[in-house]
Order: sequence, then C-alpha cells, then structure tokens
Amino acid sequence: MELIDLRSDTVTQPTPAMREAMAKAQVGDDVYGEDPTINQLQDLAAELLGKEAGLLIPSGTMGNLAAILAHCNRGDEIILGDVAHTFLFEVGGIAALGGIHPHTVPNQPDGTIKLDHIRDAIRPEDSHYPITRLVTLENTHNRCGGASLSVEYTQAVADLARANDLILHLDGARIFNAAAALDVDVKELVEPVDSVTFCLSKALCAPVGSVLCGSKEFITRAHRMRKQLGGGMRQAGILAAAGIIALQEIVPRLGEDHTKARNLASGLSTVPGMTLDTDDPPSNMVYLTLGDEIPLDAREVAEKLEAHHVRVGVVTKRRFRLVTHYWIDDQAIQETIGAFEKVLGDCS
Ligand code: TLP
Repeated sequence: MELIDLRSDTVTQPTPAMREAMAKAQVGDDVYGEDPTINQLQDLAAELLGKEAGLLIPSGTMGNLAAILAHCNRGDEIILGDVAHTFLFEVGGIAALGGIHPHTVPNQPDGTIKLDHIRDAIRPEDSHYPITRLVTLENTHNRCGGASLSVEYTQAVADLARANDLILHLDGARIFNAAAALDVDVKELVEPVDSVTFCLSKALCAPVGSVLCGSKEFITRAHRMRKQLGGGMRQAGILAAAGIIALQEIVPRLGEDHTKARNLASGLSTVPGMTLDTDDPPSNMVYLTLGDEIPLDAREVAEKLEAHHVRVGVVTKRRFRLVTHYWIDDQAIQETIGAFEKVLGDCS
C-alpha cells in the first residue's frame, strides 16, 4: 500500500511531463547566463508576476535571504511577523550571514500584521537605533493556517512602507495558492511589492527551485548575492524545465488541492478526539490539535497513523499540519479520515 504523505507539499514528486521535459532540456552554463531553459523560466516567471526580471534560486530560504541581503545593509533592521517562515525556519540566516536585525511584530491569525504594529515598529532617527529598511509579508501564510493576504491589505502595507521609505518584500512561497484561493490574477497580488520569492518545489511539484522577481536593477544585485551565497548554478536548465511545466500545467489546477483540503477538514471535523483550527481551510493546509482526552502526544499519534500508511506533519506536542497536494487524491483523503478515526478511537 502506498504511503499517503501529507507532511507538506514539499514532498511532491515531479510529474511524468516534468521528467520528460527535464530529459530533453537544452542547457548551458548559467553562471555565464547561457542556459536557455533557465532564461526562459526566469522570463516566464517575471511576465506572470508582472515584474521586470526573475532569478532562479535553489530554494525558498535562499531566495528570501538573497532578496533581503540585496535590499539591506549590515546593521539594518527589518520588520516581519513573529511566526513568519523567515523568522522561524530559515536558520536565522539574515542575522547570521547578513548582520540584519529582525524586529518581529505579532502575526494575526489571518496572516496579516496590523498596520499600527508596523507603524510603531519603524524606528525614528536616533543614533541609538538600527535603521529600519524593509518589511516582509508572507502569502499564503504557512503558520497562520495557509491564509491568503488580499490585494487590498498588501497595497495598504506597501503604502505605509513607501510613506516611510521602506522596501516591501514578499515571501510568496505559495503565492499561486493565494491567487487561486482569492480568485485573483497573481500579478495583482504582487503588484504592490518591490520583490517576491515563489517556490516551484512545493505545491507546484518541481524537484528544486524558487524564483525571485523584482526590478532589473534589484535582480542584478540579488544575482550577485546568490553567487556570494554559493548559489550560482551551471547546467540547471534540467531543473528549470520542470519549473516551466510547473507554471504552465500545475498552477491552473491548484484550486483542486484547496477543495481536497476542505473535504479532508470536513471529514476530520466529525472525528472525536481533536479540534480543527477551521473546517473551512483557506488553501491547502489543515491544522488540528489533539483533545485533552487523548493520552498520546502528537508524535505518538503520528507513529500510529504511519502504521495505517498515513504520514502527517507534527507541529508541536499536540498539533498537526496536513497539506494536500497534486499526489493526494480523493481516496487518500478518505483513507486519512479513516486512519484518524481508527487511531483516535482506539486510544480514547
Ligand atoms: N516551508 C516548509 C518547511 O520549511 C516548514 C514547509 O513544509 O512548509 N517560505 C515559506 C512560506 C515556506 O513554507 C517555506 C518552506 C520556505 C519559505 C522555504 O522554502 P525552502 O524549503 O525551499 O527553503
């Protein structure tokens, strides 16, 4: 029996069309800018997002880091949410490698940051303070249940940033999920931001890669940062070929993953022994918490689910994250609900 892997959409394998395109990809030395498939992917990404230029980066973590390094000087401060991926899960790279000071402000449950909190975090001119340089947002917001930030909210943050001479960067690892969830053109969602990173290797099934987009002048600086971080690639057109298929064939179907997440949540909402954050998940993520009556912790429950061929993400001692994606079909959703019923039923 095949494993149903709901830990993340990062576990997605390349589709057969991707593998074929990878095998046939024309390649060149990208450090010389000579890989035609990478150039095609970068142009396509920039065009889809309505930005001047794009840059293929090995990962989302490196994309955010290269962007922030390209925008900031050592000792600068950036404002970001207290459960932002860049703050929680990027190994403190901005501080360790860039000397950049993170100033966290509370993320609201819908992934936003209150405008007043951003305003209050901006440092006045004073020799005691670091210089506030940039604000980052995350869309969809991973730790906030996969919530999408609207065009209006993003624009309001951009207006505030501009009025205070700040740059706005977007961790748009799952920006195409946000566009699908909100039913808007992705261009509109990213129009207000100065730079955006999105990932090809999450819900979009490509094996590797993220693309950073922004102005030509910014991408030239980010290109230098990518090289400095050791992220210059050579014949990576093999990877870009999968990325092109991701944008052409996987982006249009992301809504199906959201429907599957809603079906999963609706089935799980009737299972005793746990509480869902919401039974109407905003994109492809379902978060849930074990009830007090369950004597096992999340890791122990996860081990038992694995015996039923279901693998889930353990977030904390009592919390799980389940992410739907291309390789999860309706039957897998039903089997997952059945596995939870069995495991929690057996131990309550
Ligand atoms: N997120 C991963 C884990 O790191 C938690 C996941 O399974 O969701 N921004 C956001 C919003 C992300 O969710 C991730 C990956 C990244 C950036 C980093 O991307 P990679 O893994 O390519 O460095």
